[in-house]
Amino acid sequence: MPNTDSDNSREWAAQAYALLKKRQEEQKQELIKEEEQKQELIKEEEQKQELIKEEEQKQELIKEEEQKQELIDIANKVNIPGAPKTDGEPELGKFDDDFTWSAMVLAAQGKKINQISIDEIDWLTKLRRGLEETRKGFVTELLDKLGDDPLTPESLDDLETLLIRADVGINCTDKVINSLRKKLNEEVVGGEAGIKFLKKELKLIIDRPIINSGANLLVPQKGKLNVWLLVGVNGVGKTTTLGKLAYLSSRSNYKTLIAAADTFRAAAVEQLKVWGERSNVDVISNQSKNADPAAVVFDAINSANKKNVDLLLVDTAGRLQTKNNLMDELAKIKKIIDKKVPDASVESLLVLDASQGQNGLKQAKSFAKSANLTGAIITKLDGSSRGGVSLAVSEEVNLPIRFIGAGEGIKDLRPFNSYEFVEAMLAEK
Ligand SMILES: Nc1nc2c(ncn2[C@@H]2O[C@H](COP(=O)(O)OP(=O)(O)OP(=O)(O)O)[C@@H](O)[C@H]2O)c(=O)[nH]1
Ligand SMILES: [Mg+2]
Repeated sequence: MPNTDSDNSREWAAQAYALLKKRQEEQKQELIKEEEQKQELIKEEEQKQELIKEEEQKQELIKEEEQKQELIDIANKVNIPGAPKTDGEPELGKFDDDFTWSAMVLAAQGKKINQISIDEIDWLTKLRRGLEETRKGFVTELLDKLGDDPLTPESLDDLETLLIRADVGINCTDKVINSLRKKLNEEVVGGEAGIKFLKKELKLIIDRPIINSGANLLVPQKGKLNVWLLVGVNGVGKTTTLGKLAYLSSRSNYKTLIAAADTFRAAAVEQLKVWGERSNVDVISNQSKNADPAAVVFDAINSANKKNVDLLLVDTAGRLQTKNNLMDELAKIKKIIDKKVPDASVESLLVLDASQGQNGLKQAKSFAKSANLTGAIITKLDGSSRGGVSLAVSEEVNLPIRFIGAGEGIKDLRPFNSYEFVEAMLAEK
């Protein structure tokens, strides 16, 4: 008798075997597929990494190219043949309006004919041209409005608007208008006399903080180390101004040294080295990434002491560095100076870009609060229509203006002279 059960079970077993084999085969295929997918993913990831790396390299190259370009720009501006000469002796120009005006300004300050230099004429010409934009919306308009007629209360309203528009600031404008109003109540004031009175009033405002400081001019004090810190927000012209100061100082026979304490911007040190070379002044720096600015100042003071330096010029960063606050960083630098050279004469000079107008005034106010400022340097007076901000800084922040810059060349910085400034701002032609 056939063992059907047994037959059945063999068949069943065969079927089971076939099923299992199929399942195993499927699992194997599944595994192979999974492995293939894994390989695919790994490959994709590798390609992604490759692309990221390529992009990073591209960015690195772009950055390098930008830095190279920045250095070339700096070099072009400062010292490379072919670029306009910025530090050669200026040549005597034509006997024109510029010359006549500049000579008159010098004569009015008591200069004798044989004391006048082409340098001074050149500078005054630059200053007057630089303030042209400020002047255009101001004196020209004012004179047009006034004509030769005496001043009236209405013309004072016009003047008020013009002063505010020139970024002179509310306080300063109020002061000047009130004085003029008082004068008008007492006597008839013609257009020309009005301008003359205005110049006198503006000069008084600018001179007040200078007189309060006890020093008409800022010069390094003899027999001790002088440390001048240049501070301000980014791009206002700190490094350029420092370069020009180094030139002025070494040309005036002060032993000068530069501390590159802006360790934030990669090209800052190179930028300073170019200026240093031009003025024959050494630059103390630390090239390592994220070097501590206070440590650079520490090294610079050591070097200054060794070399009997008269003036140490310190370039600082204009923007926030990692998490550190700009003000904390300045405070740390100051602490190092006070600790290492307590007898040093320290100046904290706020650099302000004249073209920023009221914004510059805001910066001055916030820096003055926390950075113990002792003076201001106004830059970019060439071509700005907002030169009036210098008056607002004097009146509202009570800072003596020490130097002014009107151009990118090494000689385009001068000690501030309120008479020349006001004459240039309100020049009639
Ligand atoms: N026209 C004109 N340009 C100026 C003057 N001073 C500086 N500059 C230009 O302003 C730009 C910025 O100058 P920097 O000296 O690098 O400014 P900074 O404050 O050191 O900038 P950061 O270090 O980035 O904070 C440069 O292109 C300078 O050539 C000036 O008096 N007149
Ligand atoms: Mg700088």
